[in-house]
Amino acid sequence: PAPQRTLVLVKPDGVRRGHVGEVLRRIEAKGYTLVAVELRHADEALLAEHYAEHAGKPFVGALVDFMRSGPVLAAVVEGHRVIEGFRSLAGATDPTVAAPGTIRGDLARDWGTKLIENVVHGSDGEESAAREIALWFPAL
Ligand code: YYY
Ligand code: MG
Repeated sequence: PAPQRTLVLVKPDGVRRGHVGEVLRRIEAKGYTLVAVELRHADEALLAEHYAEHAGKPFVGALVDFMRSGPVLAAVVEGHRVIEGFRSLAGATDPTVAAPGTIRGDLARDWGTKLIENVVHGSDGEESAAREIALWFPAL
């Protein structure tokens, strides 16, 4: 079968705090393959598309502002069941309850702000992975 692909982002908090290498290390250590990696500033239009599923939710404005607050590391990662596998490496959305050993459990915390800053994004299914990869890496 064709290997699965997912979109991973190291969010601005992760880049600012120097966790790019650690996130890529965990992906490689797990055995997944990096297909594309790019550091970039995302603009509002890209982020509105990226978070289209959250349009209208109370946190989406703060989320887009946060995602524009610095560069993000965007990566396409490949491997059998990598969508589920990276979500497992990332851990729960809320870093306070994310299990130790996961990226969010080890590298993120709650700062008492309204928005959850949790270091990484990973696509949550095959459809969103295809959509997000086309959005961030249209040449792939
Ligand atoms: O897929 P995942 O990143 O784990 O969570 P989503 O439900 O897709 O939410 C995207 C993003 O939004 C999340 O990583 C943090 C932020 N967020 C928030 O700040 N407050 C919430 N109640 C839900 C999500
Ligand atoms: Mg999500």
